[in-house]
Amino acid sequence: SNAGDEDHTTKRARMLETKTDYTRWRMRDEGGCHTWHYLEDDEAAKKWPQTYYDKYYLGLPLDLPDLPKAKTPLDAVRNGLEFFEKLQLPSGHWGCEYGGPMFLLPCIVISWYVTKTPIPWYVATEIKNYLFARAHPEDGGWGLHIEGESTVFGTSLNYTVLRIVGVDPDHPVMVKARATLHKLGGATHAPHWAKWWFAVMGVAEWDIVNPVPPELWLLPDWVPFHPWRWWVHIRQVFLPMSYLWSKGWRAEETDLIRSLRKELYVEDYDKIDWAGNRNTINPIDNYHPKTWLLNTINWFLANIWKPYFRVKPLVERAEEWAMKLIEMENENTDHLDLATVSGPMNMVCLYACYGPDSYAVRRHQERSAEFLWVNREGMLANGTNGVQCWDTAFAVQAIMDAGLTEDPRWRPMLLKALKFLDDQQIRDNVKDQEKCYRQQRKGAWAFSNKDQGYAVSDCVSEALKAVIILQKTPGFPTLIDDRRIFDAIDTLLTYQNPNGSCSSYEPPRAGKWMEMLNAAEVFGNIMVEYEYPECTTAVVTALSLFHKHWPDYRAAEIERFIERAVAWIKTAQKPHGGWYGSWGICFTYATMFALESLASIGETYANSEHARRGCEFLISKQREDGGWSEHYKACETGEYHEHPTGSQVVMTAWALIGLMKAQYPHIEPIKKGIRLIMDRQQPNGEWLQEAIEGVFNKSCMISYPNYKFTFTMKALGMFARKYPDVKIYDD
Ligand code: LAN
Repeated sequence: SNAGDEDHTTKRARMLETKTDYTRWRMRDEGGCHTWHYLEDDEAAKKWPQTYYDKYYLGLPLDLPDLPKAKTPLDAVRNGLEFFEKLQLPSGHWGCEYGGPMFLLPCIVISWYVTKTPIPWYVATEIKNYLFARAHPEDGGWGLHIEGESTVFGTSLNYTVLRIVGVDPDHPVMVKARATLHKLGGATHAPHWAKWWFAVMGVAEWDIVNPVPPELWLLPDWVPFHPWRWWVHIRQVFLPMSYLWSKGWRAEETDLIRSLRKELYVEDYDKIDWAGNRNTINPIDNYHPKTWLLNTINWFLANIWKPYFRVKPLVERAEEWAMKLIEMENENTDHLDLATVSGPMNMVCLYACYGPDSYAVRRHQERSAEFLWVNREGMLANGTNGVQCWDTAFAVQAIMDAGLTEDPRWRPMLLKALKFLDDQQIRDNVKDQEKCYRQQRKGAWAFSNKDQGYAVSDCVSEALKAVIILQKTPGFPTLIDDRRIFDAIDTLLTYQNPNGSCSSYEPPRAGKWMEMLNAAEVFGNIMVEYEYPECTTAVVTALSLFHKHWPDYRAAEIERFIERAVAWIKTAQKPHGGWYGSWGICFTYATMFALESLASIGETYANSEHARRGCEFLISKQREDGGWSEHYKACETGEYHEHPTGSQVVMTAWALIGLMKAQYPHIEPIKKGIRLIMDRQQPNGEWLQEAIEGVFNKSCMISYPNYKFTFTMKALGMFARKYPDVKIYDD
């Protein structure tokens, strides 16, 4: 069947085109699930015309008329909404590309390849185009994320993707990328996750992969380093990794695989010392070097335990239990899975276990489409299956802050948003919650949608705020009754940590020392849940709002929660006055949330030392032109960095929102920032994409394209309400 495979590969290569016809792409939104479709058939294309949002995502001209130039901030909000309204999807939310990380597309495409999932020519073509467009302009490699410098991780994996979709190794782009890869040491210098994928694919030997023992899942739950205690993303990645490592599974060998064994390495494949290169890594990739403790454990596991003490009955039980956990995740998410790394990995496990025709594999293949996106450059992978609930919550709040929720002009849009949030509230806990180590989630909202169904403290909070605001606005129906609001509150109240703070998906289940076992090398702070100012502040503002409207429900607990959370927020303030952000860049982002939460309990510039220092921090970073421009380096280093390209609208909006929430008393700096945002608005009401906005695990950046609408409009709207008579332009 090798010959058959080769045919398949060459056929694919022949089908790779220069470009697809962008007028044939459509994005389908079915109840908050996104899939892209290419309509090859003219009749079908005619029956399903392109919408504004299709064209906008694809970078096609919208041909919208110019709006009357905004003279006031409120006009600017209205113009922004005119544009943003056109992007609202049928189910009531806003979609967007959610790219940035450059290791996600490889997870999907390699998982397709090793499970022999056919890749249609239009998908292959646009994946190629995206990666070509994103190759580093100087050295032709790829980094950890779109704005980063070339790494072995990014370059070796994306080179492999290009080969899988059919690009010839002699193509100039490939020659250049390969030269960079070789200069960086070749694939032997890749971090753990890449080595794992290469071993699965059969373009590396398993000996080069540091041990990933599934036996850890058999430990009793009280063991302080049991994987159930790890951060949800890491345990969900460790799970399939451990399964295939244990099996030593590898894909069927093909010509492409044989060829990649030559292309990816500096050395002769047959002469590589696989075990000896287990810890080889290029310093560029090595953001979080492994600790002496982990190195010792790895050495022991690889050299003593695996060859001499790994016993078969235990191996089998561990593999069985790991598979059972994967299946529970499948059931809980209908094979979507937590995110774009664990999903593809799980699919390979299911293929290895049940074969190509199993329902689980086919359902995974189907659902992998929900992680893909098409933009003007081509096809990319999103970090999750979307940003649906999160962006919708902020859009509603922006309109509220502008005082426009009662304006009938925007009611249809807001009503659709409310219906979406109503539909997306998670109504039940997962089956066997304890058994699969899940957190209570009844009444919660996920970051993306209910299919994915993972509650996050701040996603619940922001969505709940949006729902309360709308349902308390005259003219809006009560779609979510009190009982369901209380469900959300009950879940939210489970999120507080002993020191008062909140984390992301779950309260921490192990100490920070666990970071000593971080084996991924390319990320920081991944092993356990940490305390996050953004998450803590979001919960505080949500609880404060709820408490105002329902002063009797669990009142004492809520008051106590808020008090302790705020006390923690104060301790998290840095000496310079700002707060470190873990999910947006960086001090500007978290300082906005912190000031907002202080304001929600009545602490502002006039009466709070903390609010005052927060404001002074922001003011000290304002640029000559009135804007702010923090650079992602701040996330990596923990110190404020300026963006070399100057002020950014999103960053400026964050800073202004923080200042206004804190009632910063001087209007001039705020006015200047507002003017910058207004000056950057386009005649059709939109703002253009600027530098990347988000981050995770300290080192990897991720895009939040809707922030340039939601936060700009929020800042403008707040200004308009606060200073209704102040003119921005004198005429
Ligand atoms: C996200 C996206 C949303 C984000 C916020 C809600 C903004 C944040 O306040 C809490 C954390 C959360 C939910 C978050 C966690 C980590 C995610 C899921 C991501 C940044 C999107 C992609 C990232 C995920 C870990 C990517 C896969 C990489 C691994 C290391 C497994």
